[in-house]
Amino acid sequence: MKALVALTLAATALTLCAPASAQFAKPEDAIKYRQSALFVMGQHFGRIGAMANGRAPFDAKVAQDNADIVAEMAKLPWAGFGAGTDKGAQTKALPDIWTEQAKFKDHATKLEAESVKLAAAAKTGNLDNLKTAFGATAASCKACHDSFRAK
Ligand code: ASC
Repeated sequence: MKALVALTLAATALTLCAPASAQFAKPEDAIKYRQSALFVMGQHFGRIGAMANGRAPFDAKVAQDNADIVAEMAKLPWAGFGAGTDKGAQTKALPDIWTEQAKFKDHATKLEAESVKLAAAAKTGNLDNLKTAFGATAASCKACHDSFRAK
């Protein structure tokens, strides 16, 4: 009985102290999670891009709905980049992510901030505002990809 209590306490302590990556059962799941979050974000971002670049007619409501999703999705991928998730499934994530954590985090924070601004711009209903914010957000996607994603 004592052993069981000790074991339970140890397991609980481990769970509480576990790094973020431990929210996933295995590295493969974390990789799949971050790729999925980035994919969904990219789909919604692309719909805004189509309007910003004149490939689709501007619809303020559609822009707003998609920008809100982008801003929400932008929060998610980072939990999937925990320690030990540099391999385990096919990934373009470069090892520098785990050796230059501060720089990687700066990019993540920047994207989150730009996507909040994108959502605010979409709410104005003005296409020029949307174009400007789309450009800034896309630049933050690209900056991180240039440094941390394999070609
Ligand atoms: C997108 C998308 C990205 C970024 C990037 C910007 O629409 O899916 O990854 O924009 O291409 O340069």
